[in-house]
Amino acid sequence: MTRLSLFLLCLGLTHSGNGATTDLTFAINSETRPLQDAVASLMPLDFAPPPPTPAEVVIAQENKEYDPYVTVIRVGTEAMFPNRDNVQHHLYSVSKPKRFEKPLYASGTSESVVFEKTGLVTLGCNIHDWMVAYVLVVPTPWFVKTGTDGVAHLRGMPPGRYQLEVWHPRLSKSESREVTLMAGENTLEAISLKLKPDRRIRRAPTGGSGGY
Ligand SMILES: [Cu+2]
Repeated sequence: MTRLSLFLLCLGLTHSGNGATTDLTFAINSETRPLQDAVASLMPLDFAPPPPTPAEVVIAQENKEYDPYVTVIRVGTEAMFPNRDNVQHHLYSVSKPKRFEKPLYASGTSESVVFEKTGLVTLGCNIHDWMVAYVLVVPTPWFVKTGTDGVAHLRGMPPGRYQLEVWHPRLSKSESREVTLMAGENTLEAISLKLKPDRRIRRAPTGGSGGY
């Protein structure tokens, strides 16, 4: 048997043996506007989540910003932190789930960090005060971050009861509720969040005498 036909056979077994899966779609808004960079995750309540699969996560320093601003990962995931600038960065976190600091003193260097505990990790840079990013470490493989359309679309969960958590950097406390997913498509009413003001440090004007 060729490797391909074995692979197809396995796929077939998974589909027929495991039964139905579910999809969940809903909008996340701030007041009535679609909200970008919100995170939704689904933790199963009646069974353990499946074992982790390898994930490639990159949080770059580029143009003296972190890219992306918000990252969501499953607990145990390793993230790479490449410095793509021709200036130095010194990234750090003093957040409880993961305290670390990584001096990235040379352009083109990269460091990795493993996030072993769930929770919110806030990243800063000792050299550039305005550089901030968030890593939300979740206990489940089912999560999504919204784009500009504010739509959360989660796929492939087995039917059943889940704890739905919705988070955003400008939320005081994440929103949590229980949802029951039926086989096939599921939709929820839009979730409207009340956000705190954006207190990010304003970036120093570029140009002038070079800076760092
Ligand atoms: Cu920096």
